[in-house]
Amino acid sequence: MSIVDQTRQGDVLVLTINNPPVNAFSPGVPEGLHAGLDAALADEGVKAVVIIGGGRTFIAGADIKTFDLPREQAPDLRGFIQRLDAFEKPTVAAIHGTALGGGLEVALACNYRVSVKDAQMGLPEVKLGVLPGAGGTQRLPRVVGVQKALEMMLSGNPIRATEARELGLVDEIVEGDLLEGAVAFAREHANIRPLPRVSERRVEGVPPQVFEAARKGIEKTHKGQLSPSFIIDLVEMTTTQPFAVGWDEEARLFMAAKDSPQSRGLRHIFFAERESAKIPGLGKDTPTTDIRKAGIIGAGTMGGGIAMNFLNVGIPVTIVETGQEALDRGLGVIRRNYENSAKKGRMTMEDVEKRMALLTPTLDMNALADADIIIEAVFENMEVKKDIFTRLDAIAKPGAILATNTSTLDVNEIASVTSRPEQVIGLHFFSPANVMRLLEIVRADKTSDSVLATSMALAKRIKKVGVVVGVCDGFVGNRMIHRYGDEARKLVEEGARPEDADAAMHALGLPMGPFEMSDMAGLDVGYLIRQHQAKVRGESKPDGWLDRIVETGRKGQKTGGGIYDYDENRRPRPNADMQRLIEDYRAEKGLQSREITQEEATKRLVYSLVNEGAQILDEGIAQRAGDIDVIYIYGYGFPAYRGGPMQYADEMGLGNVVADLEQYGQTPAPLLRRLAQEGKTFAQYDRERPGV
Ligand code: T1G
Repeated sequence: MSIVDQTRQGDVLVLTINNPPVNAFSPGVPEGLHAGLDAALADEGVKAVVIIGGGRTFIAGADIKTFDLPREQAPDLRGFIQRLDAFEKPTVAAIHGTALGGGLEVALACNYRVSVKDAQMGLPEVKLGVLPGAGGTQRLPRVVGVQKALEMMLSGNPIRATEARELGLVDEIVEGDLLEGAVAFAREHANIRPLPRVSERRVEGVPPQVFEAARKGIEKTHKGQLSPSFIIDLVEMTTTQPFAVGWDEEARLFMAAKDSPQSRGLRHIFFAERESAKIPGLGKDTPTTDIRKAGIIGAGTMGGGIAMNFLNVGIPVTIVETGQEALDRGLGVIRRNYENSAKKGRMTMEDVEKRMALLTPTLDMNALADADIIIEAVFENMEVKKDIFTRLDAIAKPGAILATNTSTLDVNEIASVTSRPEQVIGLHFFSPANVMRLLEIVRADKTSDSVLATSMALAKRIKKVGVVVGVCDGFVGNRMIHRYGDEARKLVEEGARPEDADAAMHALGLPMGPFEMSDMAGLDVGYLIRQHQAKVRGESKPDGWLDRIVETGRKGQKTGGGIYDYDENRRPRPNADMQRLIEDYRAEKGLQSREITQEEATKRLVYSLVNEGAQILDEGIAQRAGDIDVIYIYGYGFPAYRGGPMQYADEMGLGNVVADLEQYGQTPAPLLRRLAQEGKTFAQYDRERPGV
């Protein structure tokens, strides 16, 4: 089997691409396809050509790994598509699995497209910070119309073959064997002339308002991003310029987008997310447990949200509370969440009832005896958790996974009260647990490989992005966010207003700054953590300006106001009294205020994350810098087009990061300093470590 097989089926030549796992357009694929077209041309007996993917899918796109290759080494997708578009004999794309990006562009350059019903097709390039660079911006509007083409290319989301059929993107849905259907279709259309070519179609009658609306739309959906506006410009060109002009301009803008930090960031995360699912040292054959039934202890905000993840994928859940009122309240919240989704059309009421029917509420912990996994989601107190795990140890069946949803406590200590520490793991969901995709999988000292592998597989099944982390105070995400909060408070001590720190993070692309986030989480949460940490370190009681705000009774949104006041839409407004409290605090402590620029605030906040991340990496609490980036994008709203804090530092240059940290009074972590001295990046650090 070669990378592109040629097989004759009567007077039809079939070109089958064999480039697992997703038939990306990698080096060798264009060469094989060109050879196939050469063979078809040279053989009088060949009346038509079918292009089909071997294995599970059609072509899933250009090979993203080749984007940064020198131009002469990168597969020439555009060259192949140009030839295909002008090919003298009829060509048919036979689609199954996914036809994405360059894969759909190849199909669009064929004369015809046939597909199985459950295939998907789309142009997801915007999710990589680029744009369809092989004719997609010029051909798709000529087939499905400008409005639908803009929607598909700006969202990057695929459509199903049945919708594609309605839009004319697919000429026929093949019910039986795809190859047989495609060959029959090719034979039926072999003599039709002129050959239908998408590039010869025209796009007419599109009101300019369509493009104005699209440009307005991306200001919200793709704030600060480059490639969406390029896509709109190129689609607009289909209404004003000949195909050839748009085709050339597309190549120019593709290169500009591809070479941007935004595309590097998004491509970094594409691969980092897939790498984070791989656990170094764990073979693919590690045994896993089949999770058929889940148990959850605690029906509060976290327990209820966690339960929904299992119900959404059809896994029955028994949920335990200590009192009927708390249990009823928890069930009410779950039902209301589902009914709200139904009101928004995301599911039907029948779906709601199906999910609720899988939920068994109880006050009796013994009902968990047949659960394959039990997740404790109760009050963040070590004694309470130890008591629960002691009782679980006596109730849970052999082999059951015992998980804690603790956000910072020591999972080893929790495991130590059971007779089965190898079955104990941390599954740190992020609030709201039914929405946030990140799941920190906390590997305790004695957690078995099988429990770890089962937890990672479960994360994928319940549509979470699972990242393995080690045991320490705050694991990875929260340990870094504590340093970020320390630096944010220092900025205000030195003269910044809270809204200046928040504005700096908005400008970077985060939905919330440090103080808006604190007000939302509840100022008392951070207050108690600072008190706890001071006690553990034997330090005096913290008395920072933010502690004083909490002591006034203002705890954030939940008490109607904290650092800020909030209007009816929960928009933050500076509070004069709090500003005065900060000024009085500075005066009392003899703190000299100075002007702090947005650039300084941004560097100090982001580099506080980077610096702690480097320390976490060095301690082996995180496996990869890429894992840390995945955590920050899926757990803390760091903009994906920045690639995450560690990728952002790579873009800034680690030498510059070290210099800035020192200038602003932070001590660079040893690993960060070492990489900077070696002129390396975090990405290189990840690549160079064995087995990571
Ligand atoms: N290039 C290189 N590697 C790819 C790849 C691609 N396009 N797609 C997937 N992989 C790797 C992936 O890293 C993983 O590797 C393995 O394949 C399985 O992927 C000119 C410029 C197709 C829906 O954006 O959306 O065409 O971890 O785990 O969950 O206009 O892969 O095993 O080593 O995701 O079954 C446009 C991206 C490219 C599609 C399958 N195409 N891929 O999902 O498997 S740009 C895309 C996906 C382009 C042209 C432009 C998904 C999938 P490893 P996986 P999956």
